[in-house]
Amino acid sequence: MSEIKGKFITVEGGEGAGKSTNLDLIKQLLEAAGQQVLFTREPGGTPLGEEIRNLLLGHKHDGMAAETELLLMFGARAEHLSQKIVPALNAGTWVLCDRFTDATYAYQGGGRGIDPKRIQILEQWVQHDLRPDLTLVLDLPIEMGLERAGKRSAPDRFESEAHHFFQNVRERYLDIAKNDPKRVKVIDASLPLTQVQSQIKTVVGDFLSTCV
Ligand code: T5A
Repeated sequence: MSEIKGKFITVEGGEGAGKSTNLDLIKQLLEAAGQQVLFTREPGGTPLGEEIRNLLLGHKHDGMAAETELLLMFGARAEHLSQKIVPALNAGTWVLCDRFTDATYAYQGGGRGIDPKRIQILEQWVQHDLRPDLTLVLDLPIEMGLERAGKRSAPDRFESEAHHFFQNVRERYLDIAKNDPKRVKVIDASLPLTQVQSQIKTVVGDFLSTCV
């Protein structure tokens, strides 16, 4: 892990916060600054990870134990890190990832109520010292996000959860940002797209200026 040359950027947020909509802009901003960018996502990002994603998001295993869900997330992540993320970073490629371990703290920790200390153990085991260099949390009221996501497709296994689950997810993301303000930047995703994108441009621009 000590040879890492690329930067690792993650995008997080609740359901329908606008991650997919804005990831392309972030990629363009990084490429315009001369970086080679690998775009990927979690859960998923590798053939095995995408199969695990289907198990996690589909309804075939509704009611799976929270611990199973947590371990599957980290199973997919271990594969993703070893097959894709770490080799890219070592080669100097920047990695832009749609969700990463902050989602585990938010969903399995905040949403499912798993003790964050248990998540921390898995994080250290699977990632060693690798953490994102920059994380954007797209934040918006729960009803707004679910309405946006609902217009797009039928609810997956997570989108079918109750309101308090998403409230806990949102609060956990905001706690993460409060506790790590240098790395984690909150974007007000409830605003019209042009205003969301102007906040993103500022955050990414500030980050790039620290990388020269
Ligand atoms: N998960 C993941 C865990 O529980 N633990 C983990 O460790 C990890 C890694 C993954 C699920 O897995 C869980 C969390 C998730 O539930 P996902 O597909 O990555 O699922 O996440 P989703 O939140 O389901 O992603 P979505 O695709 O639903 O939401 P996005 O990408 O945030 O939203 P997007 O861009 O598709 O936008 C939704 C709609 O809103 C519109 C868009 O056009 C689109 O129609 N929109 C706006 N409308 C108005 N104003 C704006 N500013 C808008 N921005 C976007």
